Amino acid sequence: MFASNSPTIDKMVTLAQTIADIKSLKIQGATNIAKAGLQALLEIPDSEINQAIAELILVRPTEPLLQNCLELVHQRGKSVIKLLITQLGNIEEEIVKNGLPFINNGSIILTHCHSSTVVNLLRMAKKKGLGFKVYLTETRPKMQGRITAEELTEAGIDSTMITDSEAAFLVSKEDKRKVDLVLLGADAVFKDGSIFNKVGSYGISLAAQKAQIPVYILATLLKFSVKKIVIEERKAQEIWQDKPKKLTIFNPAFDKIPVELITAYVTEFGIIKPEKVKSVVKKNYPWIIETHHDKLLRLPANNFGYLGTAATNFSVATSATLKDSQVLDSGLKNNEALRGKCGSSKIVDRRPIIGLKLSPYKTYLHLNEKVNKKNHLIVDYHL
Ligand code: RUB
Repeated sequence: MFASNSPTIDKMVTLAQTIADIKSLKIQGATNIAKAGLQALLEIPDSEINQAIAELILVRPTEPLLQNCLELVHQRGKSVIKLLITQLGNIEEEIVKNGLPFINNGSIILTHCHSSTVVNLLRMAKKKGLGFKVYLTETRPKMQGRITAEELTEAGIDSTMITDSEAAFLVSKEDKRKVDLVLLGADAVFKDGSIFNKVGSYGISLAAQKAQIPVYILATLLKFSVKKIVIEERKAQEIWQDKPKKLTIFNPAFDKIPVELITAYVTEFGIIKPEKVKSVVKKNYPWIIETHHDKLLRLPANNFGYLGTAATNFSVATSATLKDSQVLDSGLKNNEALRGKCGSSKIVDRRPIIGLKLSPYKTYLHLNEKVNKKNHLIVDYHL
């Protein structure tokens, strides 16, 4: 498609490939996504960095680690990228060190999906000579549990796969296997101490609480988000390729583990009670709280429609590339809906724009209409 003799084009292809791989889940897990995003940015020339950030920032809307890293690159420039990649590695080492005391000889552990952080802890426990057993869910629909299975068996860890539907029974008191602890990663960490993680995490945590089994969340607090995040809904085809036409499929990527189901966080700052998360973030990563992310709107994976807010003025940030007053097509696909909802919008190049304003990586469309709650954009107030 592109001539390969242009270095810039090659680099944009690398970025496009990274974005495609993140979308398809070939690259998955919050940490891997953030690292891959940063790695792709390394290749981008300075003059195109903000456009690249715009393209990356909303690729998976439930990934504040990637977004926080991109925010830093945006604020401090390209020189911070290598530091961040190294820092993510150091953070993982700290989390592993802090998590080790939770694993004993003979421990029976349940994990879900594929969290590189959990896998790294288990690898280290094995290296230290501990003998323990891991149950892991296959993780429908995309089977990320197989990645966990491959990595754990390669490390020589005694591993057993279960279907997702078996997980609650496995942790219940009814089952003779007696799971000792649940170890999960996180995609997003919130100020009330709750998290988003792979769908299924909520059910496992509920069952664990009922059976009085601890649930530990292994996560860097760089996953903290002050924004409201709408859980990404993925394609029906991931669940059933040739589904009956009239069948509706609901396929959320993540669910929420409420604070009361979390025993503790294992972080780069040690073991933290969920209620303390916000104060630890405030002390160590104040910029995450100060960035006012809540003004940023995120487009869900399907990019169609609008999520309502009573605000008469709100802003829309798209990952679209802007040239003068045109929004190109990458961020806002459902222009018909936008046009329909915004009586006073001005259509520029068949795309409606009011009060177009550019900031380096956020594109704001100022709309003056109330929006329809049934639809799907996350909209935050523009102050
Ligand atoms: C992966 C998932 C992982 C977290 C944490 O979901 O939920 O538990 O991302 O991963 P998906 P890590 O496969 O949909 O990306 O500990 O590697 O950051």
